[in-house]
Amino acid sequence: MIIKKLPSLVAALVIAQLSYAKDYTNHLALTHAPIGVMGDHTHNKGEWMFSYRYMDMSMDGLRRGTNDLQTAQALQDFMLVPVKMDMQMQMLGVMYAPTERITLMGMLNHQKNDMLLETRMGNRFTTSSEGMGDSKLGTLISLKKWNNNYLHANLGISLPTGSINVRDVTPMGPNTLLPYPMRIGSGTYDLSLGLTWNQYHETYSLGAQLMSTLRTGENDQDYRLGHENKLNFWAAKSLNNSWSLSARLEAKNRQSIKGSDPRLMMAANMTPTANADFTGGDFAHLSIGLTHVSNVKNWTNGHRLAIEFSQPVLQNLAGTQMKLENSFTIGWQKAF
Ligand SMILES: [Cu+2]
Repeated sequence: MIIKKLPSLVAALVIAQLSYAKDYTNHLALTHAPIGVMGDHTHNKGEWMFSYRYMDMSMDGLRRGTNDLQTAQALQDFMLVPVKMDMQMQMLGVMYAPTERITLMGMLNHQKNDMLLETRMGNRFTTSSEGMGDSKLGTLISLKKWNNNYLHANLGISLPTGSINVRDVTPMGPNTLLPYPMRIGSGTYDLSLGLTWNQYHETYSLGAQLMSTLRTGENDQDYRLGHENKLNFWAAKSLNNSWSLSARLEAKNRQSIKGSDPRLMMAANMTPTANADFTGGDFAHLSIGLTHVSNVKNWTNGHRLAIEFSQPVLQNLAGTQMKLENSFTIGWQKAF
């Protein structure tokens, strides 16, 4: 229903933008959210922004529901279990505001996954996958401003440019199809719908973002990833004109995969990573970030550098899954 109404909603907002003007008085280190948040800010008409982000996520050990599981325990139920995993993602983004109300976004990413596994026999081996991930296009629409509050809508689509057919050498064979957590793409067109609120003050800023990712249809291997809902709250405090410190709380629900890849049918009983039912969960993460902006007198010449560390405070996983240890994001942003 919402999807059918989108074109007319967008059209109405395009018309409404004629009477809208932003009035940011400063572009200090405070006017962007912590680097781990996407689509947090809009731009002034005619402004471009380029960004690069590097994200590293470490997973260590297993968990079933909210209970940690030793490798040996898990090997009573499975022939093969993951021990550790590392995901490295590089994201290249561009933003452009054709009007005061509309900011367009595009993002390409590259992903590398490494997993260490252990067999019931006690042998360990690693698998890796690497490639271009799903590409994203988005529109941010300024909805409302009042006093120092700004509200915008996030509309996005993710294109299935990432592979769901990653393979590597394993003890099972020289060209084994890798299971769900090692795959780079979703294989489907995914829609994202969100709402972002920012409040800017002289020495601090607050923000919140609600974001849903909806998968459409199923991919050519008869499954789709689970829908996601994510809620973020953040606060940033300036230390001086060019540095700010931030704290962020993220709550996320991810549904499990719907359908299953028929090629993993045999493997699903042998290893938890091949079981489509073991992919959802509820998560809460706490993050601490630091942002630096150079040359604050003239924002358009300013480079923004930011880093953010995240730690899980809650993980309730569907079935047996790897558990998140921590993650960090480093980013560079520059507007023109
Ligand atoms: Cu931007």
